[in-house]
Amino acid sequence: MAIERTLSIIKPDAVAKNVIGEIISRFEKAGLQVVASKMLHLSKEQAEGFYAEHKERPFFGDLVGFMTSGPVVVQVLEGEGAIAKNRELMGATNPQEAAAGTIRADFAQSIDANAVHGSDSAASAEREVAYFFSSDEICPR
Ligand code: RTP
Ligand code: MG
Repeated sequence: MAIERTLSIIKPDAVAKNVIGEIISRFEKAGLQVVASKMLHLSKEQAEGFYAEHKERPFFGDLVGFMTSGPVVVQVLEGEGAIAKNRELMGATNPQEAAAGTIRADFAQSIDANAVHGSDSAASAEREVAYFFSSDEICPR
């Protein structure tokens, strides 16, 4: 499988629960490497632009409100099949439906406060990585 990059966000609920390290540890144990990382408190404009694909959805206002409610950690993860591997580690969007042992099953409260974001395709990954990081902020090993 090809080496890929994907964008991960540790959302405000998980930062507030102080489980940043536990979440990153899962990525590392699964063979993904953090090649870029920063902590940000997203502005409304940044959150709206990031989730622009959902702007017509009924939950858009709540999603933007939640994503700007506290700091997040945005990261680029690199590794074999990184996009699908990260989605697998995250589990289903709704933590009630997430498989046991996934990040959302273990750390998320609700479909809104669901601990993590991960790019859902190669095209999204490319857009989302570039949304937060310039090429000189990405440090492959
Ligand atoms: P994400 O983009 O955050 O990684 O999550 P995802 O791919 O699993 O889910 P997506 O469909 O892209 O939705 C983005 C975020 O919007 C919230 N959402 N709420 N109330 C609802 O029906 C609903 N559906 C989605 C979730 O917080 C989801 O992570
Ligand atoms: Mg999504």
